[in-house]
Amino acid sequence: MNNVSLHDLAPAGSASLQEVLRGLLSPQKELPCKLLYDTIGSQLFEQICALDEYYPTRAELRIMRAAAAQMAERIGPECLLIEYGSGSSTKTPLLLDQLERPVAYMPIDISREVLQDSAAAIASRYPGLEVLPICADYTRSVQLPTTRAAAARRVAYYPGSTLGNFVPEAARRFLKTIGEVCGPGGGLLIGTDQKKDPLMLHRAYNDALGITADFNLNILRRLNRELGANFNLDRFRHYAFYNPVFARVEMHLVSLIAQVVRVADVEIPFARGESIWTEASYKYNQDEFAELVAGAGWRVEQMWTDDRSLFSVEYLVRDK
Ligand code: AVJ
Repeated sequence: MNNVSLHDLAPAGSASLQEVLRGLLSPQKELPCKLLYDTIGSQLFEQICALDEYYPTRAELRIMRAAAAQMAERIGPECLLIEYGSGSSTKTPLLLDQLERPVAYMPIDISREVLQDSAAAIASRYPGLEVLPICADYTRSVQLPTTRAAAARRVAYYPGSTLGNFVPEAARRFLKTIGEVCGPGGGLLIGTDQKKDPLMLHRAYNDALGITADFNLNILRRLNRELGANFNLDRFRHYAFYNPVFARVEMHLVSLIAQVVRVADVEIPFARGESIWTEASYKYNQDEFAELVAGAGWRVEQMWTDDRSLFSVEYLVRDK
């Protein structure tokens, strides 16, 4: 495989003790959802994407297959493509196959191994394309490396409805940051999960094989390994549900008994039934999404959806 050099912004290789303790000592215990994506977690997430119940990945892939040519036309020639949370970059070739002479591809991901492998795979598939992987926590400011050739415009790609992991106000701020990175005239191609039958949402986060439960519980395994914590995974239950008041799926780990867990040298007491909130996944309808992005300086130029309106992909532009 091609060797592509990695721009390593050294996102804390392991969970930050300070961040973890702050979360676990709050009245509502919580952990940042980015901690779900260590190497095992990233692999479990790939398995989730292949599950029957997890419709978003397949719906988004169908949209990409049907509309990537139109998307590429919107984007125009000689773009610099920046992908946020690129992971295994499975959707990217659908776009790259259609783009006219893209100048460079910059996948950004927090999971170093996964990033390296997928960047190498893209580089060998597109020999003329400059591939510049960036290992970073993209919620922090990311300094982009320089490209060999100048690009006509910067376009961000943010598939998977990952924006949904931010509470709306933080989503707006992050969209603004992407706008600053792309600059005037820049674009953003983004995947959005739509509001729908709550039972369908419920199934997507409570699969029969228990992969999502593993994915959620893996965060505790990670704290045990990286921070010398002593979580007993049998004493916590994966619990995910759609909360229609906030239009979000919430993922929690609920303590099955009263217990005290040690993290580093700090004791964390759990009441029976108390939860650690590990992820929120907001769902938007089209109008709400248009309003959200407008608050960050973006305008929806075109929207594509699947035949059941489960998911959508929007091309946003930043007016000069
Ligand atoms: C990739 C973050 C969008 O929120 O649906 C899948 C992650 N969590 N199952 C999502 C996830 C539980 C996923 N995102």
